Amino acid sequence: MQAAAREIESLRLQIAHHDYRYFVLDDPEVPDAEYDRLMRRLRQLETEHPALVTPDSPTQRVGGRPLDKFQEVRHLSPMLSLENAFSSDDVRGFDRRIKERLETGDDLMYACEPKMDGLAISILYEGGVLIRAATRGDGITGEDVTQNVRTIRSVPLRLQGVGWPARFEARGEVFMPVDGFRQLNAQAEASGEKTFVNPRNAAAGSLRQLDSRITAARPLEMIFYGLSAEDETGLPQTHSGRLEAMRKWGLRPSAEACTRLGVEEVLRYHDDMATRRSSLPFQIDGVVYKVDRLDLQRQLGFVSRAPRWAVAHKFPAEEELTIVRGVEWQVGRTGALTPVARLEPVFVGGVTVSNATLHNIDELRRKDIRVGDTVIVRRAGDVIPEVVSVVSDRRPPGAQVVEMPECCPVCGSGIERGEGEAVARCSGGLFCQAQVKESLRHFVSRKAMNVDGLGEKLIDQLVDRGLVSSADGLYRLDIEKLADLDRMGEKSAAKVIEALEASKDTTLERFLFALGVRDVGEATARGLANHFGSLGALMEATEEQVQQVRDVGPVVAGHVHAFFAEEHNRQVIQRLVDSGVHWPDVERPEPVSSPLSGKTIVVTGTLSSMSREEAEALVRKLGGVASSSLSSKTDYLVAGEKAGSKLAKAEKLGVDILDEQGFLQLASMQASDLNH
Ligand code: 9MJ
Repeated sequence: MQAAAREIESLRLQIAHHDYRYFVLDDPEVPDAEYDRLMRRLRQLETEHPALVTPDSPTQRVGGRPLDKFQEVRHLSPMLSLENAFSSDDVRGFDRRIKERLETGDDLMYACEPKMDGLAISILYEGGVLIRAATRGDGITGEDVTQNVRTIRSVPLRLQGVGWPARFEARGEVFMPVDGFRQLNAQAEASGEKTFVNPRNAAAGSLRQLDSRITAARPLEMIFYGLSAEDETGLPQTHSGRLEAMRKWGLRPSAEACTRLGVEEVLRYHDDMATRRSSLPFQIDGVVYKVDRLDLQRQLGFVSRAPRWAVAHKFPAEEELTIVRGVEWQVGRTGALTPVARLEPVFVGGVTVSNATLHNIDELRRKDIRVGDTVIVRRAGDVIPEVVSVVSDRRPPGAQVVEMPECCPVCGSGIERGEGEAVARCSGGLFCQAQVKESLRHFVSRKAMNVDGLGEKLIDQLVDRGLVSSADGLYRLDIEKLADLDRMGEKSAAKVIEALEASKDTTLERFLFALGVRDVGEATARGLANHFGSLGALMEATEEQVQQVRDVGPVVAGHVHAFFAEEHNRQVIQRLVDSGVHWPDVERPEPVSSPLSGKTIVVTGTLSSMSREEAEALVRKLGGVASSSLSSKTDYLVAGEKAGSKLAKAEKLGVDILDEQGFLQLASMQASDLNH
C-alpha cells in the first residue's frame, strides 16, 4: 500500500510537470505516448487502491454525475468589468485622465494583453488545490462550473512551485481555439447536429453543460490574467510580475502579454495585434491595457465596477446583423454558379460590406437563407465576407426562398449539375461571356501571366465590345484599340501593351496555371511542368500518364486530359505561342539521390537560416514533396521555432520530426551516405 501511495504521488507529480511543459511552456519534454503511459499506470494503481484517489488527481478531471442545475457562488472579491475604448483618441483620453489623477507628466508603464473572446472564469485555489470554479455572473455571484472547468487540461488541479497565496481566486478566460471550433462544427455537421455560430458561443455552450463528460470532449483552453487574494503579502507589486508568478505556478497567461511604456507605444501594440488578429489560433476582440504598478492601481481605484486603471481597446466587430435584399447568381471561370447575397450595407470588420458569397446552393439551403431575412455577416481579417446564419425569429412574413435559375443568367445556356456535386454550372463554355471574362481575369492575374494594368473593368469592356473572346486575343490588341476605351488614354494604353509584351516571357508552370484548367492550381501546374518538362509532352500524354504526376488523382487527370483534347483549346494555345508567348523548357532534375527524394515533408514554425518558402524549395530541389498538410503519410515534419499545433499532431501521428539542424544535415547528404 505504501509503495503504491509513493508511486501514485510520483506519477501525479510527473503528469503535472508534463502538463505544465505542454500547456504553459508550450515545450513538451516527452512524446504523447509516454504521457499516456503514465496516465494509464496511475489509473491502474488508483483502481487497485480506490482509497488513494484524491480530487486533485489528474485522473479525476471528469467525474461525478450530471448536475440538475448549477449552484450559485459568491466571488471572493467582485469580478471587474472593463471600460471600452474604440479609437486611439479614446485611449489617449484614458491615459491623460490617469496622469491627471496621479499628478504626473511621466509616461506610464502599461501591461498589455489580448482581450480573449471567451468567458470570464474565476477559480478558487486553497493550499494550491483547485477547489471551485465559477462564471462571472453579475460580478458578485456566478454559477458553479467546477466539474466542467476541471476537464480543461490547461487548468492545473494542483499548483506548481512556491509563493502562491494560501487562498485566492485565479481569473482568466475560457475559450475555444479556432481550429478546435472548426473541427467541432465539422463533426456536428457530419452527424446532422446543430453547429455553433462562433468559437465564443461554442465555449459558452460547452461550459454550460450539466454533464461534464460532454464538456470534457470539447476543445477548451484557459488563459489567466489576474488574481484576487485575501492576503497579498509576498506577491509581486506589478501586474506583469504577477502574471510571471502565475506562469510559474502553472496558471498560463497569454503568450502575447507584455509591457509598454507610454500611450503611443501602447497604441502600437494595438495595431500590431490588429494586423495579427486573423492569424492567431484564437479569437480576440481587442486588447487590454492595465497600469502595471499595483500601488498606482490602488491609488486610481474604481468607478462602480470598472477599474480606472484598465481599459479594453476594442477592434471593429467582425460580426454584424444586416438584411438580405436579394440573391444573385454569379458565373465563374469554369461556369460554376455562385449565389451572392446583396445586403443592406453594414460596417463590419472595418469595412462596409454589401455583398457576401453564399458558396453554392447546398450551403444556401442548409443555412436556409431567404430574401428579407436578417442575417449575421462575418468579415474576419482580409477574408471575404460571409453570411454565418439567419436570425430566425426576425424572419418577416413572406421572406422569399431562393430558387436555382433554370438557365445561365448571363448567356442563357442550360445549367448542369453532376451527380453528387455541390456546384451547378453553366453549360455555355466560352460562349458564355461571364466565363470568358473570368478566364481572362485569371489569365492575366499575378501568379499566372502577371499582366499589370489589365483590371476587371477593362476586361469587361474588351469582352462586351467584342474585342477579345479568348486569351490569345489579348496579344492582338494595339494602342489604338485600347486608347478608345472608357477611362483609357494613349499613355495607359501604351502601358498595358508594354505589360502584355513583357508577359510573353514566362515559365511553363505559369502558362499552365494561366490556362485555367479546372482544378489545376499553382501547385498542380508546377507538378505538371516538372513532370513533363515541355508543353508538347503534356499535350500528348494519356490520362494514365497524367495520373503519374505526384498529387494528381483521376479527377484532375481527367480535367487535364479533356482540356488538351479540346480542339478549341489547342488552337488558343497555338495562337498564344504564335504571338510570341514562350518559356524555357523545364530542366528535368537529375534523378536525385538524396535522403529527401520521394519523401513528403511539411515545414512548420520559423527557421533561422531560411524562410519557409526557401525550405520548401530546397525540399523540391532534392526530389521531395513539400506539403502544407500533415497526415500519417507525411515522412518528416521540419519544426522550426514556435512550431505549434503541427508539432503536437506529428507526435501523435508518429511522424518523424526534424529540427532545423537535422533538416539541413539531411538535405546536405547524398542518399549513399545513408548506407554507412
Ligand atoms: C480578457 N478578456 O482577455 C481582463 N481580459 O481584467 C483580460 N479581461 C480583465 N483582462 C480585469 N486580458 C477585468 C477583466
